[in-house]
Amino acid sequence: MKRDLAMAFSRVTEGAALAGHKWLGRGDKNAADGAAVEVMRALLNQTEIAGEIVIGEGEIDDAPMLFIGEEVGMGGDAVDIAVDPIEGTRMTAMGQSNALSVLAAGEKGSFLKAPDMYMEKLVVGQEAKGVIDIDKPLRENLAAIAKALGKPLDQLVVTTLAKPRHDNTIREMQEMGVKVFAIPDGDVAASILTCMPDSEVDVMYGIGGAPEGVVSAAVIRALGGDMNGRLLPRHEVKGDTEENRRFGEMEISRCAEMGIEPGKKLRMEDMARSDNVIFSATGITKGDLLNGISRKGNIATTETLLIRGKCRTIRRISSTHYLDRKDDAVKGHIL
Ligand code: VTB
Repeated sequence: MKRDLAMAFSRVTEGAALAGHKWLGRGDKNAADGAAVEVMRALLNQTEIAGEIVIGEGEIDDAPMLFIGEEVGMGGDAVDIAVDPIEGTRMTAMGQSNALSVLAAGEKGSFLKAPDMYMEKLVVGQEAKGVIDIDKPLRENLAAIAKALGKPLDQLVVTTLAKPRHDNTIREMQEMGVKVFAIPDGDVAASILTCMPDSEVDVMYGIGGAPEGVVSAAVIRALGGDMNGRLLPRHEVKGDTEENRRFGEMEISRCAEMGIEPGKKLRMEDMARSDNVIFSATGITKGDLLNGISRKGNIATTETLLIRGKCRTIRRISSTHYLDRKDDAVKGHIL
């Protein structure tokens, strides 16, 4: 993958973030997502790649744009692309912090093709690489991480999602003396923070989306951190109701078709198979990882985190956009 593609991919997440931001606080998460998807697609189609979406907005039947298997680009290097046009559609619709637009690209075969279901995730930064094992109890993992970091448990910071499914785990961690930051949504940003040199977050643990898990694995690998995951059917996460079990059974058969086993440990290397990835994330709303978009009339400022795994460069790009000068493919969605 040519290194110059990095700049092209940053333009893609900037555009999608601007489109999502137009719907900020309007209570309509589908409209926000739809706009971000359309812009992301238009901009990917202006990029010199022969790209295939491998993590996208779902299967061809239920998502008109950026579906898994869709081909994008003008032609060029063959690349696989994992996208989350808005990581945090609810946050965008409700005007909450931490919403991002995210894209990871790698050579063919770089990413695990996982169905859209839940994934249990355990993520750490560089210094705790190699000491995690999601098959062991959480307590043991946290003790091993604290040891690797050379700090007592009461100095360990774990981020998780504040969801009812985590109530017991949060209590358990607090009883162990660990500091728990329970955020409403957005485990991709929380995972990345474990690897950022200026962040106090040591661990991300919790159950979130599997597509988000694969995107996280790509960037965590690029940054030299570590991650384990495990696919979980809906009824094991959201309660064993008839409806959840129906969904869960469908997810289990999707896994069988795709040759992956739910419940089985996925190492970071199983989910992200190469270091040679480019990762771009643009903040939509303000968060711990990135500034959100600020807009004054038709002038908008974005902040983008652009990471190249090959030589581990982390760039933060602050851009000023004159929205009325953008090309017609995106203008209507961002002005
Ligand atoms: C997960 C998580 C995301 O939404 O997908 C979560 O990975 C959805 O959880 O980061 P619920 O189904 O319980 O609402 C996010 O938090 C935001 O997209």
